[in-house]
Amino acid sequence: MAKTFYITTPIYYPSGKLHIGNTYTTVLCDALKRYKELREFDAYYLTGMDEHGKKIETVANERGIAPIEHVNEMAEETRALWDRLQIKYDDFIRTTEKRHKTVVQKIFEKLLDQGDIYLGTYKGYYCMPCESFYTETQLEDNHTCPDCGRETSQLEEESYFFKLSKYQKRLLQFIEQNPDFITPETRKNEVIAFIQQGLNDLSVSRTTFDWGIKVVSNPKHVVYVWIDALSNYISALGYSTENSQKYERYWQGDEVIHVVGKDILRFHAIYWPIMLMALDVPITFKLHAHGFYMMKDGKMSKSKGQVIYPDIILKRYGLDELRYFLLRELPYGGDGVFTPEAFIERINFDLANDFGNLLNRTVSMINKYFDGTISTKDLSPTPFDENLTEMMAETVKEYKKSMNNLKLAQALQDVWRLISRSNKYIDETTPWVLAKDPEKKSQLENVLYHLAESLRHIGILLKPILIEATPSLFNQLNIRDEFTSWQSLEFGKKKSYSVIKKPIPLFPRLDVEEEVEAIRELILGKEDHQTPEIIIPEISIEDFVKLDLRIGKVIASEKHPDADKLLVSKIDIGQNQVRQIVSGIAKHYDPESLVGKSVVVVTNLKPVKLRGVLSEGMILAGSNKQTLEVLFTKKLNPGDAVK
Ligand code: ME8
Repeated sequence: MAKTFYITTPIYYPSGKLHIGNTYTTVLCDALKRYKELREFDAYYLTGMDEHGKKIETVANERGIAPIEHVNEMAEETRALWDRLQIKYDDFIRTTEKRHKTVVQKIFEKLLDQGDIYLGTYKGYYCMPCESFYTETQLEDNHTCPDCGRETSQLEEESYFFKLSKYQKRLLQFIEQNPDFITPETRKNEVIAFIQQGLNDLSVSRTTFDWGIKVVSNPKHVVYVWIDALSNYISALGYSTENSQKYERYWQGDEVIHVVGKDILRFHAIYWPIMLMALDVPITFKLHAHGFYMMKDGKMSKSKGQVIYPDIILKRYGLDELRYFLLRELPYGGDGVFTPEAFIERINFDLANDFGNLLNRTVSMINKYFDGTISTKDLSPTPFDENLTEMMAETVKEYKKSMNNLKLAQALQDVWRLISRSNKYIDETTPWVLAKDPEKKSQLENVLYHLAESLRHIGILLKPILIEATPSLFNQLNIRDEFTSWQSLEFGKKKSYSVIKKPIPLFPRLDVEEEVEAIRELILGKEDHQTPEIIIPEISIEDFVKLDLRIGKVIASEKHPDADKLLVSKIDIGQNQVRQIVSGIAKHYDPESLVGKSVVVVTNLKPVKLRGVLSEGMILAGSNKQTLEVLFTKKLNPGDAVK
């Protein structure tokens, strides 16, 4: 019987539209589910919505509608988004569903009955956006939240408490005995350090609002939203109900993985296993906490309204482009930055140039030299052939290791090594030279056969990730399903190829400048910014002094011949040097008005061509949504240093 694999995303708050960050986790789980299916596991994928809590009640109130109306709308919107992104989830749990509520109520009563939950008084501080409670000592200055930095409110109320402290030792032991329970390692260490500081009992009910699951034995209390939310991972499987086959099959099955962001590590690595221990439910899951896609002012957040939405990328570029970028760009264990430049470069270099061209060239050559059909030639392999076939086997091994360890960016790098190797193989074997000599016909066919087999390998390994390009690759090479299975990953398995007449490009190449600008306008909603809204790391004074900032005097300026937004200026930067600088200020300044003015210039920027015109520096300007102002100076002379 097939091994089971159960994978979950966090259930997201319907406090705002889902963004690239939530999409990342959801796509990551989708790719892992597809990978396990490729490996013939019985894979089950759960996602959903975390619909209770003060925050959701407040958002609904602000909209002037009932919370249930708000969450119904959001759940529908979210499912539709996942459908557009072709997420292969098997179940979508909503915490307002009866099947979930009854399980949460049972869990709460059981813990209450056995004394793990008790009634007390809660005194402390609450951060609504984080749905978290803090003691005074945990707060930052001005009583702000230690996690998000926003204001907290003081609370004193009757509350139920969960005896986390009672399980502290057992949890530490469990983590020690199961070294791969939490990955990456750094996250595990954070958790251990946190537990070692000592766990306080956790307030697990509220009486100040009622948008939540009522405590059956004391209905003026609603269950704390995290106890409610975490239970979804088993309530969705029918835990403690008559209909518990899925719980037995998947929770108690071979592999269970909760994928979460680093922001909710503690809830999943501490509260959840302790809840399970108290319930006497086996802790079968492994926890993977990934890093964050960042924005300029820190993390992307629905409540701060500082976000990139997936639909815009999906519409303009396509699903595989979005999936590839998200999975490739976030390093294992670290954070990533979503910048328009990086996005377009990944499409152009990785997808269009390296991968797309390999297919294109191979299909074209099979048509050109063999009228579309080739088959294996049992020639004794050349060192190039050997090297390529070894690389195929090696790539499968490495890829498998990376995927099994949830290192998707690494797995993609593994596949791209084979893609590069295959492109290099074309340069080494020079098919166009072989084609000139009729006696080398079988050698030529052998080369193309190796390329087709390599592309078949690449296609299979990319199936979980590029869900539109890989079927196209298989069609273009006319590869039937039996040769797209994991089992068929072996050089020589498919003996012959009949390819389509004209290759269809997998990924069109994009105009970098045009698209970077388009993304800025579309996604970031910022037209005039020279730099994208990204996180700016702290630098040292040594970094700063690397900038050569000087006063320059504009001696001529004119419109760029090909771009409405750009001006091309000649600037005297002292010491008899004149620089040509292209700047995005044409909407705000007439070229003539700049002549004679003194500006601040970055003089040691690497020269670039902007829309075909050389730019040898940068003029500094400040900007906001409404306007842009070049920084002019009055008394200084060309060449004077700016420090
Ligand atoms: O925390 N980069 O829901 P949530 C990468 N309801 N991933 C990101 C991200 C970013 N910038 N921003 C968000 C909740 N995420 C709770 C979960 S589970 C029992 C309850 C992803 O809507 C990441 O997976 O705030 C993060 O953990 C999750 O969205 C938070 O989603």
